[in-house]
Amino acid sequence: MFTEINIDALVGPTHHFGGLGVGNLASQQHAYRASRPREAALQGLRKASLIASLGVPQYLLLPPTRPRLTWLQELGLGVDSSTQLSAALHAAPRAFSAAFSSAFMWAANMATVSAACDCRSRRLHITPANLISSWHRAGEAAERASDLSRLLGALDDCTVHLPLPSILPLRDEGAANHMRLCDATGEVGFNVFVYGDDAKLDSSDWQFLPRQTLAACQAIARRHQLDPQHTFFLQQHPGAISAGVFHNDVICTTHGSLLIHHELAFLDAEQALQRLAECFRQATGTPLLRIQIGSSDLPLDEAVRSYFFNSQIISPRCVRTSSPSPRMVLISPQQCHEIASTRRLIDRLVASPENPLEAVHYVSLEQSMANGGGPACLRLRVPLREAEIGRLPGRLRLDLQLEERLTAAIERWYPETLELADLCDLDYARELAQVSMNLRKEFH
Ligand code: SUG
Repeated sequence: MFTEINIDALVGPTHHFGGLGVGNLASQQHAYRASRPREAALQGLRKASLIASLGVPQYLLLPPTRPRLTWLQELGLGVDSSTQLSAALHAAPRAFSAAFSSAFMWAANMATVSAACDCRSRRLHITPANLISSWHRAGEAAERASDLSRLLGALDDCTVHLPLPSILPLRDEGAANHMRLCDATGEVGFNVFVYGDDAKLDSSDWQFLPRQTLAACQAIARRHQLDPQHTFFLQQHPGAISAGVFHNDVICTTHGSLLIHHELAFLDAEQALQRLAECFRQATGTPLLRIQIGSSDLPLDEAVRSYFFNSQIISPRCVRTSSPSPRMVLISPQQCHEIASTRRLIDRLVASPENPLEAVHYVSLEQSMANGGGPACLRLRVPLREAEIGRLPGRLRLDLQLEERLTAAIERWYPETLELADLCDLDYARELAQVSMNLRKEFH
């Protein structure tokens, strides 16, 4: 029996709006606005605590240190004084923002994870994403590879691979473009990879560069030794990418045997989806529950604005109440409650006896959402057996006590507001770097 643990990544003290998200409309719209790092971190922490309170094993990763001043130096920018940092901001604003980025908070981009039972070697396989599509994210790969090894390295049967080579044809953004469907025990799994059209590379329109390639998906499937009969590759609809769907998890989601997607999620995928449903039924003896949402119920632009498909779906395991837990619960962004089409859609899904969704919690993640990150972007799922969960280091497993301690640290150390120009003050930049170091010292 497999249980999915969730790993969220704590927002860093330099969280800001750099406008760097490729094809990410929210990030572009909020570029250079003042951010609220303290609120951002508390919002993410509260979301993770809600998941923990519903009985899902919830872990946290701490922020890597920012700024990466050596990276700015590698680009020929001076970093020895506030004057030099100001000059760097003016000469190379993207590089400057990237050096301070807190984009590591979107844990769904950290890696692609394959459950041990899906792999020929019967080991858990993890490929940290190379994230080479954007200025600010490529540096995360090595940092998160070492964080994942620290957390999961205690397991005997786990392979953390190197990220794929950093070349354009192997662009990889991790679990945001990978989905697992499985039977009720989690022992029979199917892996679905989603990629963008590489022909885009020939066009001059880099604003909507597809971030995941077929070659990257195939390489991961090979190195994880996935069963080809249980592995599917679907192409993202180019129209969706240019409407702001920069990752598959902005337009499609899965949990257990449930697959929910927009009708414009994929290009010419009907046959493959029917084959998937048929293989799933044969292998598990149960039907794949596929819910396709039409544009008439949810126009594409409202799907992107609300981030409905980025709702988390979990199977709660409430231990402290005598009433039965709902089978599945949606954790949806507050925006889904505010936008009429998504509120109606969720009400309808939750009321219908034809699917396992029985409740919804709306969460406020306004700071992450303004950079294009919803509830599901903030977590990485890892399917493990109960005994393996017992072997993970407990220090970063979220419970009420850890939540309280982290809340106090965030309230004490994180800036309330931040603008990019504030970061030109070298002493302040060093102080913020020290915050991440202190967190690691105190909580690791
Ligand atoms: O890569 N935003 C992230 C959002 C990632 C969302 N993750 C998933 N969908 N799984 C991105 O575009 C914005 C940063 C800035 O502009 O400062 C940013 O990187």
